[in-house]
Amino acid sequence: MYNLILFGPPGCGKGTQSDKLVEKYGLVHLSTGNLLRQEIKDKTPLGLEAKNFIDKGQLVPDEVVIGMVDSYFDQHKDAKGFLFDGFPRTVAQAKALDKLMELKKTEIGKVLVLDVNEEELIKRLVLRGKTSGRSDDADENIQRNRQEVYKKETLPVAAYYSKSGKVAKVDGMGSISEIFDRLSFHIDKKIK
Ligand code: B4P
Repeated sequence: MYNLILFGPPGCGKGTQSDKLVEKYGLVHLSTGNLLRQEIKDKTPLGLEAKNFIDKGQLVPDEVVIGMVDSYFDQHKDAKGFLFDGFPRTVAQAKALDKLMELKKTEIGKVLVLDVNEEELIKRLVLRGKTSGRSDDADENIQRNRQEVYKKETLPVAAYYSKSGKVAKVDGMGSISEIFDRLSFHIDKKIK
């Protein structure tokens, strides 16, 4: 099993690149953002709780996200690997993922960090907000808050993994296909 984490700030292109990477490498896409949006759409109790946080640009509580990831993992027992997109977003989530990997007798192969400057991130999210209908894209103040939450709560996750020697920083500026080639280069190097 080959597992990959795609990491980076809101709007860096995790979702965009994940769609292409899962197709190329035959991985199961585990996007906590997509799972949470589906729960909101289905109006489940989990979705209703998550909406309160997402609407404000805050993170959904760890226990909610971790439980959701556990059950998604169990639903995909035959996967040849997972691409974790937007997860883990806190050190507590990273520790929970370590436990899950140990339990399933597998490990994280690579952590790819997309590097994009903040003005470009806001520009992309403002543009996405014109068509996405997402409440967290709705205004620039929420987007700026999401960037602050990222720096405070999510950036420490990169430091957590840096000791493992599995982290690679990838330039996330440029065209979608250029960035995809850069990500693929790191994965191919690891798989060979
Ligand atoms: P996510 O769904 O993970 O999404 P995201 O961070 O907003 O965006 P992403 O980085 O995937 O960017 P995209 O490809 O769309 O999170 C949403 C919310 O859910 C979080 O804020 C949080 O509240 C909650 N949540 C999710 N996971 C959680 C967790 N683990 N714990 C707690 N809470 C959690 O790209 C953005 C835009 O840029 C798109 O419009 C795209 O078309 C464009 N774009 C992409 N690449 C480009 C390029 N190279 N050039 C120009 N534009 C580009």
